[in-house]
Amino acid sequence: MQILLLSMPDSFEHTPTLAVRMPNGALASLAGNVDPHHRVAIADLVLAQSTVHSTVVRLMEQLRPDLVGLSVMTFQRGTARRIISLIRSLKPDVRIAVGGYDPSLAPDAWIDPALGVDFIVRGEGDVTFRELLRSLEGAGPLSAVAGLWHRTGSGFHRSPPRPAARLEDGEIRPPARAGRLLAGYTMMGRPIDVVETSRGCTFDCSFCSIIEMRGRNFHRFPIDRVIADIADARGRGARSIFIVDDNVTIDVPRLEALCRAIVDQRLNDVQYVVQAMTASIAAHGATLAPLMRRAGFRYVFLGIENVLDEDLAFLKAAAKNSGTRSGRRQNTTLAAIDVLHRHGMLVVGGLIVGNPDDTPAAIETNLAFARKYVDWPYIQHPTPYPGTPMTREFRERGLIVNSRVEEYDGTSAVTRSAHLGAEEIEFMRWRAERWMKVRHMPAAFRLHPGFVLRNAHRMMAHTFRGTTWRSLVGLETSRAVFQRYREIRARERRYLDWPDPLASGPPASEHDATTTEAPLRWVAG
Ligand code: B12
Ligand code: SF4
Repeated sequence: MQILLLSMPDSFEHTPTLAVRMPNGALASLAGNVDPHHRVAIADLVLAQSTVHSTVVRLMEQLRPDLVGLSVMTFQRGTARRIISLIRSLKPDVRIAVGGYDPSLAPDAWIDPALGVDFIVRGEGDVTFRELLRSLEGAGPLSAVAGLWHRTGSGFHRSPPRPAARLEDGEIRPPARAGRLLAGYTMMGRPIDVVETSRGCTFDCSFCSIIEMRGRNFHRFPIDRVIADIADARGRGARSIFIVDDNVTIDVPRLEALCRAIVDQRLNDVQYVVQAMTASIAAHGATLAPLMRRAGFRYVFLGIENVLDEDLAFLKAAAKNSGTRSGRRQNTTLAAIDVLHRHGMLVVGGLIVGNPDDTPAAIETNLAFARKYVDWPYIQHPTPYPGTPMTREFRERGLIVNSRVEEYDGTSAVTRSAHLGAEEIEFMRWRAERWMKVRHMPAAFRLHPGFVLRNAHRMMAHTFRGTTWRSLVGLETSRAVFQRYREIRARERRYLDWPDPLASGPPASEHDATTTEAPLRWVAG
């Protein structure tokens, strides 16, 4: 079968495509796990953000796929619907499968016949997708494929969920990157790839989708498989690797072993980026941080979430952000930041402001913290993604003010607090965060001098979208700039000039994003 796998073009505020265009790890994993007689092509549409329509047309005409699979997050739902509709208009008999966090956790949003979806793959997709293809080739009924919803004459048949895969036994085969058709992956000018070393998490932060997606569990790929995977990514040109594990810091001895293996195999000329919890880094930093640095880790994304105890309790993120010292529980954020800095790593600070009981002072406290301690702010608002405990709580308290899911990108406030409106919450973050990003420029320059020299003005232009000469000389208030920024952001969200099959209204026009049209080349897997 000829299969085309697509990830959506929608990006969000903190990963502008000028600086960050990463491959979607799911698609290469799916490609690596189908039977070898299939031909799989992968297109990450973030690489063609300004030419989505023409790129999809080109792919469909050149590949004539039998099945198209789309990987979708909730804020990308609207774009995915338009793309499916466009694909169907080009090849009415094509089969359409959707997977990823949104179809997994909000499957009902995908069953309307007007959408044209045939298969919804829920949860981990590698084995489900393999079995779906086998079934389409006659090897048994679709209803026997766990984790699959499939269209029938009268609606969707819902198979029972598939349990989380054990990664230790080799059932999940390595990713197949060769199927990627578009070029231009980058992180601050360095070619980037993504690698998984484990899946899952045993914590239960209320804002996180992971628990509903796969339950509380943690599975590890064998270290030699991970090393081979890193070598594959590096061999294909990656000089920066994002470790996309849900929570690699659950097992610190294993992370240390991985660092040692990276050094032993001389794969430490790659710059690594990873997400981590402060409790693990603070508790084990003395031995872990120097090893990470030697292995090539440069940016550590810390899930700080909030520096106030009440907010951490609401987010159920106290456990991963605290440790015991002299018999007392203490927040571990500062200790984690300190040890990472001492070992020459930069901290991307993940914070969530605008929680149900947040006052202006509570938000200011967190913004002041980020200003003082983190190198790159990654501040978000609580976002009611499908299936999270936090969503239920926001709903019960009547605090969700916006149901347009295309705005559920983390930096658009779609909930209010008991004391502040959503717009005010977003304004406070937006106003403070831009200047924090300016402060990071010298550190970014040290790490990526060529890229920053060439692009500093464009990076600043992106960060300060909405600013004009009038606002610079004080003839306009920052509120007016904020409104203009929001209008620009709304225009940016329209990625292709094709109508949403479930919405009325005129089609949007293609916008002028920063990426150039990527060359389409066929790379057989
Ligand atoms: C790594 C990561 C990132 C990286 C992205 C790197 C990259 N290019 O892939 C960064 C840090 C940049 C990022 C950013 C964002 N992320 Co993020 N991210 C993750 C994380 C940690 C892991 C995702 C991953 O790659 N897993 C490994 C792959 C192999 O697994 P997978 O994606 O689940 O795919 C499997 C299945 O879902 C399924 N599948 C997936 N797609 C498809 C398609 C088909 C056809 C089929 C059949 C199956 C299938 O099969 C796959 C293999 O088993 C998750 C989860 C978590 N614990 O927080 C969040 C998560 C996916 N991110 C999320 C969000 C919201 C975002 C942001 C909007 C904001 C934010 N919170 O930072 C931005 C948007 C990015 C953008 N496009 O602009 C949410 C999504 C929630 C939702 N309901 O949509 C998650 C779940 C975190 C959360 N808040 O709960 N993210
Ligand atoms: S520790 Fe990270 S991955 Fe685990 S539940 Fe919390 S936010 Fe999600």
